[in-house]
Amino acid sequence: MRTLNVGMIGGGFMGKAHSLAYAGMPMFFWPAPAVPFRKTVVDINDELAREAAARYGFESWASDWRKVVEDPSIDIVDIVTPNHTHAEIAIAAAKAGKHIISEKPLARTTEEAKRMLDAASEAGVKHMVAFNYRRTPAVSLAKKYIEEGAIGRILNFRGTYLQDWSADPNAPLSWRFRREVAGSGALGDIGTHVIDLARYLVGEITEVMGIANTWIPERPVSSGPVDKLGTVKSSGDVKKAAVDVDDEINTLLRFENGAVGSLEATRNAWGRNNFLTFEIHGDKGSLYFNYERRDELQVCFSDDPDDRRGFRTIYTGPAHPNGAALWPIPALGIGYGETKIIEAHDFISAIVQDTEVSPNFYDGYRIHVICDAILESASSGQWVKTVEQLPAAR
Ligand code: NAI
Ligand code: SOE
Repeated sequence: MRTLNVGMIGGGFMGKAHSLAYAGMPMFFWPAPAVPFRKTVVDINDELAREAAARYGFESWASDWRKVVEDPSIDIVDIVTPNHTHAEIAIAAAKAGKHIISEKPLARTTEEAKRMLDAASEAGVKHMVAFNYRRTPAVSLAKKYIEEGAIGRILNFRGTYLQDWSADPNAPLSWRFRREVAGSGALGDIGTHVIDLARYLVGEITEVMGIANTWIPERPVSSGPVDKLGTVKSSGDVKKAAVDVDDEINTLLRFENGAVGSLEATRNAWGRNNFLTFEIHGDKGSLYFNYERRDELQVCFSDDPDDRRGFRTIYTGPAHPNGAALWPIPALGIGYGETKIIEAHDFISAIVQDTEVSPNFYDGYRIHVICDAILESASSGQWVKTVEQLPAAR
């Protein structure tokens, strides 16, 4: 069986998730398309890199990503660092002929995302952006219902991503609140997951009308490179600095196929933890998904008898997309890790079989174009189109 050597850049939250996926993928998907070997992990200093190698099962470690990108034995460069580093690492990796998976959002800006897309396309390497929520089996099942026409013509998409880890003003000013590092706030961090689901399930977004707010304009300065996601609070007389990104986004959407919709994203919604939801209405039925109940898809069809009308719950299991590879009984419970395992499987399959994988850097780039339009609309108060910038080649 073929082995593909992984060089992973970054050893934080996503470093853990992607390492778990590489270790677990062949256990679920057997025979595996190829076995990912955790070759080298990189972090910003020797101490963090050594610890990441020991913890996540890598053969070696380094504190300079350039050495790993240039290492001829590396097949895959996996970018799990904060957003400001994605473009430089990905472009160097593409020039070195490596296949690349990058965490989302693809970059900080549309311009960076476009350069990443161009570099990967020119190099002819496989490229993927890690919007893993679309790989939740219940989301794949929603896609199947839509493709089979079970809910008819799609009229409306309502998407939310609500969290509360930064609702406390004493949650520190980590890299996620700094435009220079993150690019944008709730929009790029979590709104992009909803945009990915909307494009995947409904189609291209052509026009937006947004509102952006920054409710907490300053926060205590953060210590250390790793974002503790609000778990470490400051109190008393601490130094604060300005938040220069959005805290909350609300936007209306128009789709290429005539559907309309809305998106809400905030990390300040007390009581909401990972409330990533969509409700899709078609002229023959509706679908509802809530990631906090990720084994379930709620469905309702127009030809249900009048006295039985209402949402019913399908629990995903072996009969559903990727389900046979996971657990043998529906509703045993899949987790975040499994979505990353499916993602790793699909990326590695594309490398081995030389096929396209989605979402890729083109999708990541398009999502940046849509984010720009939302922020432009929030500042102008006008609808903004997103289609002029479509490149000729996808
Ligand atoms: P984190 O703050 O937990 O970890 C980032 C790690 O990268 C830290 O260990 C840091 O020291 C290291 N790092 C920073 N600069 C580096 C450099 N130049 N070279 C090597 N290492 C470097 O961040 P987290 O949460 O893992 O986020 C990383 C990326 O993953 C971000 O783009 C984020 O948006 C994305 N993400 C995606 C998720 C998803 O559901 N798909 C979930 C969480 C994050
Ligand atoms: C924080 O909002 C965060 O870790 C995001 O960065 C991820 O993309 C999301 O999946 C979970 O929450």
